[in-house]
Order: sequence, then structure tokens, then C-alpha cells
Amino acid sequence: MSNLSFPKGFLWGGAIAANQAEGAYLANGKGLTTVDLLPTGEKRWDIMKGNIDSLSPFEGEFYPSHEAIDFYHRYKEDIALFAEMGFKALRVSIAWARIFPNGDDKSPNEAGLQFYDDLFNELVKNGIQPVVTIAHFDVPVHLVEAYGSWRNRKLVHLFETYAKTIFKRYKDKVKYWMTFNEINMLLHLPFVGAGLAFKEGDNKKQIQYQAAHHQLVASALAVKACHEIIPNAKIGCMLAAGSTYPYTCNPEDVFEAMENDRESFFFIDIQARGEYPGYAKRFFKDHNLTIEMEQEDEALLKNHTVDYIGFSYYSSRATSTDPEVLKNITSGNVFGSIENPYLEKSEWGWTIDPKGFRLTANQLYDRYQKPLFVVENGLGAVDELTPEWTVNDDCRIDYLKKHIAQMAEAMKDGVEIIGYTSWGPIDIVSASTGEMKKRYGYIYVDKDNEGNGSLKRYKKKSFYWYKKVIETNGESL
Ligand code: BGP
Repeated sequence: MSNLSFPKGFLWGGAIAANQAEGAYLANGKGLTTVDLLPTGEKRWDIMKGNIDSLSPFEGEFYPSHEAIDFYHRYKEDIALFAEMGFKALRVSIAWARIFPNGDDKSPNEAGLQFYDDLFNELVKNGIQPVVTIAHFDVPVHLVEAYGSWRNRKLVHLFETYAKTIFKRYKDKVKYWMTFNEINMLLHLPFVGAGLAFKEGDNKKQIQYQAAHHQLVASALAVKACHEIIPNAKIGCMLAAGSTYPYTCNPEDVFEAMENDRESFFFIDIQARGEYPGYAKRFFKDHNLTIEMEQEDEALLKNHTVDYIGFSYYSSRATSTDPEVLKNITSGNVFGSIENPYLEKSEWGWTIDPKGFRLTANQLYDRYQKPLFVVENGLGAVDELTPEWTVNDDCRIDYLKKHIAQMAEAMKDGVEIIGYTSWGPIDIVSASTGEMKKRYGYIYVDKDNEGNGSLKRYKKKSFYWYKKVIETNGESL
């Protein structure tokens, strides 16, 4: 038994995303989305960075989002498994292009609306709260073609129309919403975060920060509409979080680490505090960036801040200003973090830092003084199915046990946390690599990186472990 005590009603569950789970990428009127243009292999990374020269899938390439794990047709079976684990909440995203196939259609696609009606009904029937991400990396391709995606102010109104449509349709079923998944990813993977494709000579930083402004205004308009249409709902932002450690106590390193964190906090400072912080204004000036704003923007941002801070935590980061250190230590994940010699790494080189989870939660709560919602945490690992049709994923149990324990410590520090939806409760397509091999689930899905497999589902050892965690409200880890 542990001495952890989670509040009654703590939202234990899991998180998936439409583009990584549903498949059926053109079914019943759905339009093509940016993620449908991401093949597996080395091309993927370059396209995610915004270097893409064709807005239609290449012949002969494998696009994992096209079928994913066919959640679109199998969601009832999967929800029954989540209910067997005792889930209180399931975070899903709505695919914008199922509702508005081109993003700027005059009226919504009823078949798309009906699919999510059926999905939310199934969740509610099983006592599972839907927690809905409005945009999780999938921009309708037509919006890229017609407007250049989020660099164009037009998307603000189109997003507001999309948000109002789903709020009105699902207001009796969905009480937890969030606007943009990992909104800070726009700076690191611009095609994924905001559908930004760059041409030769583009001023990328200018385009990215103008697109960020459009998303921030769109997010504020969604908050406004949500509060008007579903007064008892909570709507949050969503940040790819993870504190940055200075490599030494050299003030240069410490300042660099603060600036590294501020690059991500920039978005949440505006979504949660309602205005551009001074350091952002200095950054724009220092980099000759001019962000075009409209008359109403300042008031919108100020008056429509989020109800909670949603965030993903996988690992902490580290940084240095010493060229020698930077030269000798390989860089880590998309944030350009350097390796931390005090910590282990996953098979994909992601630092494993449970204490950093407690630190990050404290840092976010200190900064925003709003409830937090852990909407992603988990370990991507290579899982082997045993002859008994299960997976002995002790490494995943160990990772999750340690992180949940540190989340409990953060709550004892006074940090208010609404819930914990671990990432990928069922194996789904990896966002960064497009691989099925990078598995996060309590449930194994028989499908490999090339798309072969029966898609059958198998319970891993962690399925029973997490079931117990939820049953005991975190007492038994
Ligand atoms: C976050 C995304 C998720 C999920 C997660 C794990 O960036 O919000 O979509 O993919 O990362 O990353 P990966 O799937 O690349 O292992």
C-alpha cells in the first residue's frame, strides 16, 4: 500500500488522438488532413518541420494515419476494455476535417458529427467522461492550400465556427475541453503544430509567431464560446511541458534554462494570464518580428483565459551555453535538449525523470495558480507479445508507478491536479516516428510499422496493474 491520497473523483484514464487512432482517413466525407501527409521513415521529420512540396500522399509510401488502429470502427470494443480498467475519463480529439472536410465548408458534415455523437454516447454509457481536444495536430489540407494554414488570419474565424459547432452539438455530453494540443509544438514542428509549409526565402520565425498569435486569438474565442454555450464546462490550454535544467550553476546556463522554459511558457502566459509577457515583446523587437493584431485581440486575450492548464510530461530537459558541452553531448528530443548524465533514457532516447514531473507540476502551478490536468504521460517502448498473448511490460509499470508517485508528491505540495490521462492507453501510431513499434498501451494492438497485422487487441501486464491503481484511487501502485 502507498500513502498516496488522490481526491475523490480524480479523473484517472487515458489519452488518444484522432489522427493516431481512428484511421478511416477519408470515411464518410472526412477531408484529408496534414497528418495524412506524414509517411513513416526519414521524410517524415523533414515534412513535420514544414518542408513539404506536395499536398497529396505519395504513391508507394506508407501513411500510418490512414488506417491507424481502426478505432473509428472498433471504438466500442476499445471502450469496453477501458471500462474494464475502470477509466473515469478518456481524452480524445475531434478531427476538424470530419466536421468540416475542407475546413471552410458552408455547413458541417453530418456523418462526422454523428460519429462523435456515437463515440461520446458509448463513453458516457460506460461511465467514462469524454475529455476533448479540439485540434490535435490535424489541419484540413484545403486550409493549407487555400490560405497557407495558420499564417492566415482567416483561420481564426474558421476555427471559431468549428468550435461553436461542436460545443452546440456535444454540450450535454462533454464537460472537459481543450483547444490546441501542445500549442508550443508550432515552434518545433510547424507543419504538425499549425500546418505551416515553408517556401524558399520565407521568414520562418515571423510566420510562426504570426501563426501563434492567430491560434492564441482562436483559442480565446473558443474559450469565450465554450463558456457561453456550455456554462458548466471547463476548457483548458495544452502544453508540451518538462522543466529545463541548467547543465551547471553558471548563471549563463541558469539564464539559458529559464529562456528555454519561457519559449514554451510564452503560449500559456497568454492563454492563462491573458496578455503578451514583456520578455516576448523584447524577443519580437530583438528579432525584428512584427505581429499583426486586430483591434479586438487584446481584450479577447485578456477576458477569455482558460479554466485549467492541460499538459503533457514525458521527460525533463537540459541546456548549456558551453560549446564544449554542447559538442560532446548528443541532443535529445524535439526541444533540442541535451542529455542529462544523471538520468536513464527510453529506447527512443527520451530522458526518464519522475522527480522532474513533480518539479514541472510545481513550476506550472506556481506560475499560473490554476488547476492542472495531466493529459499525457507514458513510456514508449518495444513490446513483444508472449506465447500467452500478453506483454510483460514491467518497464512501463515501473515508469508509470514512479511518475504517479511524484504526481502525488506534487499534490501534497499543494498543487491542484484534476486528473491523469496517460498517453496511449492502447497502442497507437507514434506522432514523431509514425511507428506502431513505439508502444505506450496497456493494450497491445497486433499491427507493425509496415501496416501488417490482424489489429487484434491483447491485454498487457500493465492493464491489470492500472486497473488496480484506479480501483484503489492511487492507493495501490
Ligand atoms: C505528444 C503528442 C501525442 C503523442 C506523444 C508521444 O507530442 O501530443 O500525440 O504522440 O507526444 O509522442 P510519440 O508518439 O512521438 O512517441
